[in-house]
Amino acid sequence: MKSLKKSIVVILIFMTALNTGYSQNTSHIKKLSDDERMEWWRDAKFGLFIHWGAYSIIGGERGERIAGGGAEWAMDKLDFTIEEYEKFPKMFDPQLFNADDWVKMAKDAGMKYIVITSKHHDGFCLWDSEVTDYDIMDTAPIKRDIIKELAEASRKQGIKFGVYHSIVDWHHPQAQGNLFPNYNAGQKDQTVVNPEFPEYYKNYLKPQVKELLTNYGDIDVVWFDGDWIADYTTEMGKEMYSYIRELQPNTIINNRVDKGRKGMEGMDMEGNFAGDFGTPEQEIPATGIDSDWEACMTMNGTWGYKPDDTKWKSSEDLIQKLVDIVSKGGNFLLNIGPDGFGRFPAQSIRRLKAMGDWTDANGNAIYGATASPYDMPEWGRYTKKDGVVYAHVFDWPEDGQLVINKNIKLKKATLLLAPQTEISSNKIANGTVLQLPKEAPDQSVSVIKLELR
Ligand code: FHN
Repeated sequence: MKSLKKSIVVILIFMTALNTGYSQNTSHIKKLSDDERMEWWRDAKFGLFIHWGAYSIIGGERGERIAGGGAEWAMDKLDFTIEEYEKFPKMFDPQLFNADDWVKMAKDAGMKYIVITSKHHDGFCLWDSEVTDYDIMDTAPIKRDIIKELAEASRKQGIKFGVYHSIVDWHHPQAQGNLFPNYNAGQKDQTVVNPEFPEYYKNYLKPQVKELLTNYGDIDVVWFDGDWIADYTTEMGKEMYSYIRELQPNTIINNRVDKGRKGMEGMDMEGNFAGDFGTPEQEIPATGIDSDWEACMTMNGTWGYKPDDTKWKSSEDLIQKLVDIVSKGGNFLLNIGPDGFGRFPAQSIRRLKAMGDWTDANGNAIYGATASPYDMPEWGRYTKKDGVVYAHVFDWPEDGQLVINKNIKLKKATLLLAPQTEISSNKIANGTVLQLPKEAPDQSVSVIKLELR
């Protein structure tokens, strides 16, 4: 009887090993060139950032409220001790979470990839980690592997999936900037170091990254954050980059894996740092940058859920930001902070819907487009794709007269939404004047297709 039992166990272990997503051996994966590897990302232009975790229960308040943004920093900004904060993961039970619904809302908004916080600075893990019980399966009542469900839903609906992962970890005793009680001392004071951080890096941070890159199938993007502490070195960053590329050769990794971020600007163009794209945060570079970059931004003022944060950007503003970013050669990673029940805020859903309507109609001027080769016009932006220039008009001229760049050798101009009606034009000294219809086709951004001679 024992031998039968034993053989059943062996078979079960073998079956489990087969369906855990990725085997250790990646020799079967075609290693793409950097351009091939980046191609889908460069064409995608628009992704959904999701900040979700135990802080989503707190909503940025504990009697007093966090001033401004940063509800995901509740542990630090609301002065919880580690023990006080640990009660929130034990309450994390978002029964309304539905991965398929989240992915569909992102896809319908015109987003081509999702990046969700696997672990933010508070250290609570949204996947079933083997190296800690401070995770969704061992501590939280929900007992559902969020990373697994979202990865599967993304693949099912044909959009790419990525994880945000924080190097900073306020819960792990070997990662804290300054051992108890100030777990975040290293944030501002670079002289504060934890001599045990190399242990955390080797025995916790890397094994967790390996879990994410081994147990959940293709991870298309790894989005590191928390790179700023002195404990984390550029040597660790470069090693981490190579480590991930060995685990999944075609994964795309941001520049916060190393020390090349340069604050909110997100792009240290001088140094020799690892990472596939720059990460300007809450800002858009004034002009294009001659490398891959992605601007990440909140819809209101906070990454994590914060009901009293009412500084919502309008849908028109968000659409114009998407166009501005694409006209400068970048991607737009737009954030949603779901609440503690697992719901997207209604204000976020309305903005996703508006952006979906616009990208549905005008996406041909966005996806796969490249940066404008012309000076930025006062009335809007240009993008270019397959030899066609697209004029994105933010400010529709009252007199219907729109001057386009003199270097545009125009053959034919039409409204993207009315291709059958040619727009009349005539050359003048400093460009070409288009005679537009009185009414703008779209209240946010109206697109004119400029076919070139
Ligand atoms: O500290 C984090 C913050 O909470 C948020 O995750 C942003 C998103 O990019 N990154 C860090 C601040 O730069």
